[in-house]
Amino acid sequence: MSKIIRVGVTFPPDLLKELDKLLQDMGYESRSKAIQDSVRVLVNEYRWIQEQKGTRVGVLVMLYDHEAKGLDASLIDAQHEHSNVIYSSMHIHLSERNCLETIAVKGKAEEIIDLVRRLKTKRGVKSVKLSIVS
Ligand code: NI
Repeated sequence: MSKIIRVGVTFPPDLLKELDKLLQDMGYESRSKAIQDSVRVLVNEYRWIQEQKGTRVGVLVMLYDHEAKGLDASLIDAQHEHSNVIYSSMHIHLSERNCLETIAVKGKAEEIIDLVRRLKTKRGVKSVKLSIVS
């Protein structure tokens, strides 16, 4: 068995609360196991993304906290820089803090993935899902 390494991570309190609720509901024995599982999902998603080649059509669904400092502007900048793969977008003001944005994309897989990466890694972006339809 490979060695286990201990790492420290920080969590926004509401996310940790949700994690602990999930742990209880799902019957996880520890936070570590649940976090390892979610990291595996992230790694698999990354691998799948890396394998995408050629022209792709899809939809990107993004949830973010619009009160995060500078985030709105920075998300718009990223979209302008990738405007060659963006066909249309729809913005929904979900609640006081949450915004949902759907972005229809078509173009080179590498460029779509670049856009996903730019959006996903920003602080305040809660999730970015890319669904490829062809
Ligand atoms: Ni909004």
